[in-house]
Amino acid sequence: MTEEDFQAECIGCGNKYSPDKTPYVCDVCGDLLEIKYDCRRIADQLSKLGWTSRSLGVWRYSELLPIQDSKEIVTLNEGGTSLYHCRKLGFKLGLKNLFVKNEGENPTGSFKDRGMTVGVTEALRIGAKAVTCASTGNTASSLAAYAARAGIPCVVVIPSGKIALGKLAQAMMYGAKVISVRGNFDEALELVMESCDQLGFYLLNSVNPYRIEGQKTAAFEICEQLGSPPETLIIPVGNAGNISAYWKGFKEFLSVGLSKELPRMIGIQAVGASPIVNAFKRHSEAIEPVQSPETVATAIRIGHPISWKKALRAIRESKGVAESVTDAEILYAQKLLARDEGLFVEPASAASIAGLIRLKDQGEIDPNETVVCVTTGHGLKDPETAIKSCEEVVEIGRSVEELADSLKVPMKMPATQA
Ligand code: AN7
Repeated sequence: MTEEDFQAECIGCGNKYSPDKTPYVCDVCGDLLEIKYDCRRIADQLSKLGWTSRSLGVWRYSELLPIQDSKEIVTLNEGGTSLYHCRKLGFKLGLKNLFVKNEGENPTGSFKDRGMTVGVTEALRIGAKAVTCASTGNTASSLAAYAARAGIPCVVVIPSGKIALGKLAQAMMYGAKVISVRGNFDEALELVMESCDQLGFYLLNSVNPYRIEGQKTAAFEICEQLGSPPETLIIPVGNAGNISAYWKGFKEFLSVGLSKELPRMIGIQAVGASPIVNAFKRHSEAIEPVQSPETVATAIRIGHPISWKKALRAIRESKGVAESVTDAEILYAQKLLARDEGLFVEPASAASIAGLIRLKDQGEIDPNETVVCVTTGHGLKDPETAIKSCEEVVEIGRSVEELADSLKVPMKMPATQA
């Protein structure tokens, strides 16, 4: 791809930036940036290329990625994750065409790897002396891995005591410098955004438009795996970069002539951290940040999502909805998906399934529509929460009769019945 093929554009004032001078946010109005392509030219290019023989994954779509010199791609073979047809869970919920896009299958166990392969490749291209992010866990573990692969020093800032242990172990093992702040994610992000320029560190939170570019490839993959876009996509929302990325991906696939429809975008937040859902339900143009966000799904324990404007636009443009779910609903959905389909996802990811259950009950989802739920991170990221949610403690000294109930083997619905 050459420089003229894309540029960054402010989503607020429309100011344009050449790829070599792209700040994180607009110099003029401070709003977020978005990478724009000459889609007609790319469509023409794709029609002459044998790109469909490339394997499924982020770099299959290199014509739609903003990397100018593809000689030094920092990759761990991200993307190409499975799309499972969940017949048993679908049967239980009264849905014929329920699919799960399982992003926990990425190399560090979350969707963040799609963004990091592009973001860290760009960091290497511009000669960044270090990379940094604030994180509820997965961004930190993914950045740490890609920085290690690129040979760039990495500093991650996390809310002290509030990230899942698997994620912390990963960031440490990959050799990142881990800084815990006494505060929440929103405060950690503010600190990193204020200090990265001064320190000369390259910022890899999703405010960085290169991250979004990598993440949008999951939408491309879904279109190809299903043969067309789903009617409805349900996705957990925290800092709101991923839902924005998917919507951009679905729109671009249409613009380059590779699909003919657009899905409805449904964003799910936890009740205790739901500023976007609140704004959606109030028909408000802006969010009101949640000061002390709280949820068992620590990945999405975010009160002031940086990409709220892109997310609200995605939901409204696509005629979708935003809904919130309780911690109990999240933990129930996590178990259901594991036990009915063999997919162990982290609590934040199960929010998409919990949201589906709630919206199906409300009559918002039709039994015949094709629904894709995105599960964003692997269950092993947060073993503590999983164990707490499944553990059955038996008191010593109880009689065999008293124990009989605990020892009953749960009945399973055979797959062939569904
Ligand atoms: C499993 O790691 O924000 O709405 O700092 O780890 O794009 O923020 C994680 C977010 C959903 C929400 N599911 O995605 C971080 C971080 C999982 C996540 C989200 C996250 P966005």
